[in-house]
Amino acid sequence: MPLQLTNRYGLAALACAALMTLGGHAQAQSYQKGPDPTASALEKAGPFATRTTDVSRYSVTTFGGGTVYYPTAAGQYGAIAVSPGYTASKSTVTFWGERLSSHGFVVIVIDTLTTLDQPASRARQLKAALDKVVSLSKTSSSPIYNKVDPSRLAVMGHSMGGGGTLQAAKDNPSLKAAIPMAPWNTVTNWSAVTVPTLIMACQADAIAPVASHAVPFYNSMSANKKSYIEMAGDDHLCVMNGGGHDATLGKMGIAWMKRFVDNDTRYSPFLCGAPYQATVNTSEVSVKRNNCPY
Ligand code: 856
Repeated sequence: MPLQLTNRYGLAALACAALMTLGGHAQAQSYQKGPDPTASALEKAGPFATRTTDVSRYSVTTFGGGTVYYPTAAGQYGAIAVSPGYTASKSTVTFWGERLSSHGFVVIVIDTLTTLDQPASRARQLKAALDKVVSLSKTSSSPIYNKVDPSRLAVMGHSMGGGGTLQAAKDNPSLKAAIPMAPWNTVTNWSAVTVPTLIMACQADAIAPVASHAVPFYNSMSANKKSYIEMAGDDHLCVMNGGGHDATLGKMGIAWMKRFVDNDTRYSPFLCGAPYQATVNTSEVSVKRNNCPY
């Protein structure tokens, strides 16, 4: 009997060694957190208790400061930076900090250096904000000490912040995910983007019309995992605070970040399977596209 136990442990150790040897070839590790997802759970605030901590505008030079939303439970989380649009402050997109942090992410919702900054500048500021939360996570006096996994970072933003999100994804291929929301940019060719990208769009957007912005941006990408969801009949504000689509867009945004920042395939059905079809095949959604499976 003792010999048999030894053999079992020996086999387990051998299997472990084999997996570690395969290393770079084996499937990447999942950082799954939280309960198995359901559609209704993804349509509302998640199970993580959260707090906020302020990054003062005067404590940084590379972006305009921001609010960090973080889960209080111990552990390391993927981090997401969120930029508002032209002339706007972080107060227009705080929904995303609240919603995503409650599902298990550290989220910094930023102000930009000036509210008139263009997309390329917003891209640099998103990256700078991620650098800042990584740095705070290495600072023992910070409320987010040890909470950020520096290898799992993502970006999102509204309008010119969405245009900046695309630029940040192009410039930083090690990012795990991007969500441009009603993206505005004079550049339409995003074929160099390899980061998994979910474009959220508003059908009746008169500021970043989908026909000249979100749709060509989406179509230009071919080197990444991508998805497109367009809210029927709604305007440029459909993706921000008070946009009226918290349940549907929250569900898609959470699933995208979980799948690609946490590498959690429990969320794949919400991006490619029956729960996805149930999300997008309603009158709330005018257009949906993807290059599933993922
Ligand atoms: C909401 C982007 C010529 O471009 C524009 O007029 C324009 C206007 C607004 C935005 C934007 O980012 O809106 C965000 O505050 C482009």
